[in-house]
Amino acid sequence: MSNVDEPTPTDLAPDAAAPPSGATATATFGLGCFWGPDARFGAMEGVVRTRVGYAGGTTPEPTYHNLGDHTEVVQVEYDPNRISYADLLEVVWSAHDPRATARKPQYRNVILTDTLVHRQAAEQTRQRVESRLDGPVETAIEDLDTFHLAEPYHQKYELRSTPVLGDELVDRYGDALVDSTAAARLNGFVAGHGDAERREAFLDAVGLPARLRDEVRRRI
Ligand code: MHO
Repeated sequence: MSNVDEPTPTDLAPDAAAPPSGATATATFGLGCFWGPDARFGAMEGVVRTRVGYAGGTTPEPTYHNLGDHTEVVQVEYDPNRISYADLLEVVWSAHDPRATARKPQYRNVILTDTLVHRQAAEQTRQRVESRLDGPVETAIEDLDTFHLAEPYHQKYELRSTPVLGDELVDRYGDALVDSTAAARLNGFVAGHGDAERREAFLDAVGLPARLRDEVRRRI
């Protein structure tokens, strides 16, 4: 049931706003359980959407319970006029321990690239990290083959598990929640990412009903 006094979330800015002026680019990273990186990247300005999924392995049609040799990854779609691949890589290196080896392929640290330019940029950052640490870096850099979208219940997990707000957004967006820019930001904010000033500006501009805005603040 929609209430005429309240905008529905699919009317929320920036979903309702014009898409990025130029083409978007994608970046794919495995950094342990994908719930965390989904939120971290989703909070970043210039990120248009985030999707979690499985990649890096060979098992056909992986699912969470039949993952085979794949890794949990987040795929970040971004506007290269507003944020660079280098900015994303910086977050990658600060968000994991490059010396760590994963208990299982599911959680390995990997940068999956889809262009030669990205591949080279990633290799350069790894070399820098290697010389800073003065030792081997375990984080892999590989070509992205296929990205397999994960089940809806894994998308925007932090947001889905936020009382009131999560249920309401899931009700209204359904499976389309995965592609919402507004949901990506909110997912990041409820997980504690993004600075307070930007977050407040976003909450003012996005058009969330006040009681839902209060739930975001309560969670922070
Ligand atoms: N330790 C997490 C892993 C979930 S993640 C999607 C859990 O609560 O099961 O791999």
